[in-house]
Amino acid sequence: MHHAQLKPFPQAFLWGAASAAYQVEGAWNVDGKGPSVWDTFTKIPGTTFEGSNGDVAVDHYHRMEEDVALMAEMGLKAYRFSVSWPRIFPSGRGTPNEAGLAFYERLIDALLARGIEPVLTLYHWDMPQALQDEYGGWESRRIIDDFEHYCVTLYQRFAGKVKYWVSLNEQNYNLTNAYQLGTHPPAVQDRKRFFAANHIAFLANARAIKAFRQHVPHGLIGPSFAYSPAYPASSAPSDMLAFENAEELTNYWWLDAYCLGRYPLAALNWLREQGEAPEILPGDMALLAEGKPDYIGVNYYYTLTFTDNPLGGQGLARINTTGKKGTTPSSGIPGLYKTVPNPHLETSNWDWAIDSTGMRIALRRLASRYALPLMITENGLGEFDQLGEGDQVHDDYRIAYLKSHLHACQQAMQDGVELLGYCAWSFTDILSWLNGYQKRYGFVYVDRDEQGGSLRRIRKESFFWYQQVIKAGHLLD
Ligand code: BGP
Repeated sequence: MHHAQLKPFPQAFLWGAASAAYQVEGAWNVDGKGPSVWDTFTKIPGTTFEGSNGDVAVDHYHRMEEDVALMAEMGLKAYRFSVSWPRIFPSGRGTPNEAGLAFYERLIDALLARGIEPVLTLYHWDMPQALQDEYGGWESRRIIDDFEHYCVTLYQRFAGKVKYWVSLNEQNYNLTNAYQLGTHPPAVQDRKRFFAANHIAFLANARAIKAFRQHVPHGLIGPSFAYSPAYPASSAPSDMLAFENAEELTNYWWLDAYCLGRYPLAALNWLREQGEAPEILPGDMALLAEGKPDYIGVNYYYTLTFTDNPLGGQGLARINTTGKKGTTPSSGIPGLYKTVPNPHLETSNWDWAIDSTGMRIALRRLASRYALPLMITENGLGEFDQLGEGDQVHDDYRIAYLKSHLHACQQAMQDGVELLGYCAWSFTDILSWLNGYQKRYGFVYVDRDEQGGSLRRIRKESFFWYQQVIKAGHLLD
């Protein structure tokens, strides 16, 4: 669809940036915080890039005021951050830790004082270690009550201040790593357990949304989904079928459960055939139907291209965590699909396809299938940045990436998509879960590497670019 002219971005468009607690805060054992599964996992040798962890991260916990001042200088309209569950409940449940709540209250107040809309993520992967030990985290239905209790504590405290809420961040990506690839805690490789844990997470998500209606009647809540739209490798019907399989098994499984309260047909049947379908108890599907979101948070980085994969073919493979271009192997499920490089697209050094049209396709597929508003809760380019002479960081490649993706947002809105806002990943440089500090995403450079550093904040070229775009309210030539 070619449009002769694009409408401007809406006046109320949330020009934002994002982060997650474990990746920025540090202060991992300060002010009564309990350990999360990431505090434990990253200490096991060989789990992360050069043993990097979030003990200090970029020390946002102690530099929050300075970071918010930079956001205000940039003109940000929204800031997405996550609350660390074990900072609020050191052992997962019980009486809340006031010091933890007070930190987020200070952050929220600082944002509001500068006219920045807080977008609060309830869960960005840092499960209290206590709950993992006690009953296996997402593998037990006991988490549904504990998660609800944690969420309601935040609803009650912040209902009057926070309008936009994200329930679970990238359940699909996090649990794929946690229960299939074995690369996130608890590092399991078992597809049956993977689908069982996901089913329980859907129930917890629905229960949290149901409770939200009571406590935050004027707010909006939805999950953030890591959406990598599927493409077929060719027009061969076998590739088209592989693409359909991939869209159901890697995307619609989650999105249909969240937004329609059901599982996609062929995927469910295939899992039943394998003996790997989740156990669905009476009342489960009714709960999903009662806990539908107000909007979908979309974390978009790349598209994936699929081809046919025979029985006995390629299995799941780990992602590139080194930044050595061209080292990502094909990954798939025998009998269903496997990935292939897309010859039409350039990639980043981590082999992520750079595809702004894919973002437009993503937004259109979701808005059309689910008839919900959308918010880009993450989008950005992870690269090696160089701190040059006179504290300059020339990240023109990042500007090009962000600009083309924002243009795709505008085109999608012209196509009819209701888009609430765009949160670039990330505001400052932060810890990448598996890639250490070398894979940078921020508008603000942070002087640190895997060994440490001064933690000084330095505005990159992209900082000044985004500042101008926000000020103008549209993309500049
Ligand atoms: C998403 C996560 C973020 C962030 C981002 C970039 O999956 O929600 O927390 O890490 O991806 O990923 P990476 O750091 O692996 O490049």
